[in-house]
Amino acid sequence: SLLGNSQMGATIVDALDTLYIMGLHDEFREGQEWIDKNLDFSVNSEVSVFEVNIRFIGGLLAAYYLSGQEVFKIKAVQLAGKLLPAFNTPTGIPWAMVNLKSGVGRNWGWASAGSSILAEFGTLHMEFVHLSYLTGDPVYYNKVMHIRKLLQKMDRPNGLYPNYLNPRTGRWGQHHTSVGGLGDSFYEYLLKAWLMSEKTDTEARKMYDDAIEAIEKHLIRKSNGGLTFIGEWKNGHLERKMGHLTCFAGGMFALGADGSRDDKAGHYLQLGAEIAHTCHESYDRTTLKLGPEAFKFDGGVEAVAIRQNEKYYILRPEVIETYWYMWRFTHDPKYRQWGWEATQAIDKYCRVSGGFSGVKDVYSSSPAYDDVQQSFFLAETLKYLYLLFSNDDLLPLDNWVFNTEAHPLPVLHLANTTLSGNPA
Ligand code: DMJ
Repeated sequence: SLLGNSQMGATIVDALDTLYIMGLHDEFREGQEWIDKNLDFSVNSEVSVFEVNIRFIGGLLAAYYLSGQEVFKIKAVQLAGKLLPAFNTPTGIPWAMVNLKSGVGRNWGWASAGSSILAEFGTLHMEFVHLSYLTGDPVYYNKVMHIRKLLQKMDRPNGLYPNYLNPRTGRWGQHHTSVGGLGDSFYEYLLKAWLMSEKTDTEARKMYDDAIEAIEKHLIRKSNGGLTFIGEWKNGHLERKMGHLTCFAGGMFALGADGSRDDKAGHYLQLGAEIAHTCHESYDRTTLKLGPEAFKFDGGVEAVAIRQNEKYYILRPEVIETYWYMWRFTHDPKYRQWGWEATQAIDKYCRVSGGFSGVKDVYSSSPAYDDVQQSFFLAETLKYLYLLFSNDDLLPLDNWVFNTEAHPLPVLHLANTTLSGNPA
């Protein structure tokens, strides 16, 4: 349901830049050949606009910037054209899903009041600005700037962005706010839009600062045992639960420290370190030393999953992502130590004959496999681990900004440009 029912080769596309960065050039060329010959978007298939954007467009753009091979740029632009009909809504807030052939869009049945999802329509900016930059066609840029302007005008309960927005009425759905699933990468892209613009997009930075201030006030708490966590806001009530997905925020706070309002760089770096510590505890308090999907801070429980359906690990990257950012900003050796613990646990408990698999219960000593190797395992988890043990001059953060699927895109010198040209 995320990537359609035709042969889209998600793993091949998502893994390309990881192969390139690791110097696996033969495998990279094989991937390129497959994409050249087989990757076809004129299929009758319904896909998630967000997932296709972060994995395919992000993956293809990064492969293009790293290798200079035109085929990746051409495919990225072709695919982006197929996503554009999703924006044909009364408000311009895109549908969650679009049929690549018919262009018909719709939203997830489970989303509050027919809403689109903040983390989905709010995680298109980086890729779409690059598409306009590379093609000279402002259509992509205009779509994402329209979303931003609309969000800017809206009232926010307690300064928080709800996860749900109805694309027909332009009204918020349920007042749920999350820095994990359904919200996460929206905040990440506000910060990264600013970084990607050589820090000229101050509007994005302001939106990020405002959002983070409200999040700190209403969602971030310390547990009785002294662990800093980010809870979820549900209709005026704070749920003391943090998702694995939310753990990316440690890295985000550290990345946003420089340039923060009132020069609170030290504060945000510290907050990043505290989140990294909490998320490491969520790994360390399991049998497999791999983190659960969600963990609680309630009734004597600290950083541990309670419900059976929150005990799985699906090869997610967020905790390692935060270790890597924290490593880059502090060079504290504990982050490499923690990354190495995770590497060993993944190798021991997730490696299977055909690759790597998620596991259903991180508290069981003989967990069942879910029999899925998510494409983000190669795009993100292994890339962040590789970077954690590499020198800082491999993809320096002054020149590269990683999309939410860990695809590096170059900083654009937008100040003197009309959004066309090729920084490579
Ligand atoms: C990835 O596809 C992206 O990082 C996304 O933003 C949310 N999470 C998954 C991996 O866990």
